[in-house]
Amino acid sequence: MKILYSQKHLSHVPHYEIFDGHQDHHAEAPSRVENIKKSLIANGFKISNPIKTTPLYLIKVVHDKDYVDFIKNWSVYSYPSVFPYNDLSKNRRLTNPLANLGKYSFDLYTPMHQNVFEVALESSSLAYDLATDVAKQRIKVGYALCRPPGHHAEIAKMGGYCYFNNTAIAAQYLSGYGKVAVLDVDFHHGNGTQNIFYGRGDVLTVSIHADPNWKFPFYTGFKEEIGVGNGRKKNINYPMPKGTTDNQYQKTLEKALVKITDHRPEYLVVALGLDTHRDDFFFGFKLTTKYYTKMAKTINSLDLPTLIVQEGGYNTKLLGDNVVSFLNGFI
Ligand code: SP5
Ligand code: ZN
Repeated sequence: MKILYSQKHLSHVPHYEIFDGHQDHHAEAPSRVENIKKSLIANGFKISNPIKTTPLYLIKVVHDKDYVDFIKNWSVYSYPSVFPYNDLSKNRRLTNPLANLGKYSFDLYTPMHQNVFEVALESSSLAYDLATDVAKQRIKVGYALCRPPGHHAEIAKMGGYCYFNNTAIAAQYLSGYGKVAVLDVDFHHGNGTQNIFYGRGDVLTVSIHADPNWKFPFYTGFKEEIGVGNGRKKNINYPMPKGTTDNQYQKTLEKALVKITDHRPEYLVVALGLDTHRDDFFFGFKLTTKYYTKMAKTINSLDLPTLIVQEGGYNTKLLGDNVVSFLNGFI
């Protein structure tokens, strides 16, 4: 298994998230990735740095061009204050930076700063570099230790700690070589990935996550969202209840894998969140460290070239063990 890591994420340090009008500790901290890296090394996994950088045109296939340029040109530490209240498609081009910040954000958890472009580009490059290896059959399985995460980032909106959708960028690249399935096992609905591929028949998007009537991102992740046009029946959501256990999760995962097999993909991208763990700070599901090996083995039974992309998971002390447990299911 090839694993890519980069220390560039260290310059991404969100100061706090704004919740219910006050400042909360920011969960998406650099220690997350450093802890995972340490455990990987301690468990004998080899880690390398990326050689390639995601081409800007590829990011602009997945994301809106102006959104990408907005991130590229931003220079101060900021949170949005005002969100669009009208239909912007009829609007003139906005020139006020605060107007654009609201236009390109959907929450107050995802601050902008001068290094966001650099770190988000590098994060995506881990997934992109591995995707090139997977596409050209140089490797069967890759794990991209991405930070910041990506699966909440939509075509033209950041949110949920995500700026560029690493999973979607890798899936888009792989779709040039054959049909792709994305399986999102993060605790939260992969709204960004759904949004990006909603009208596409060649990329199946499947997400198992907390019921949006209960948890973030609240507005998507319902089972009625099945895709449109060519993408009809190519988006599948499995909202799960509070307290979901290993056994409940496993039953749903098996159903999801049947749908993935029906799609006949040539490549699989797994959006891996460990925030489903019983002791993660979201305290929503009750999955155990041991179960991640079984989850991974079940996924690996598809026997597909697979790219695993790191998404969420916030109990820094447990992240390393949980990632190692998952990756052990692939070796
Ligand atoms: C990649 C990923 O897992 N993103 C998750 C973003 C979810 N953010 C939710 C923030 C919840 C706000 N904290 C509430 C604390 C109440 N005191
Ligand atoms: Zn998450």
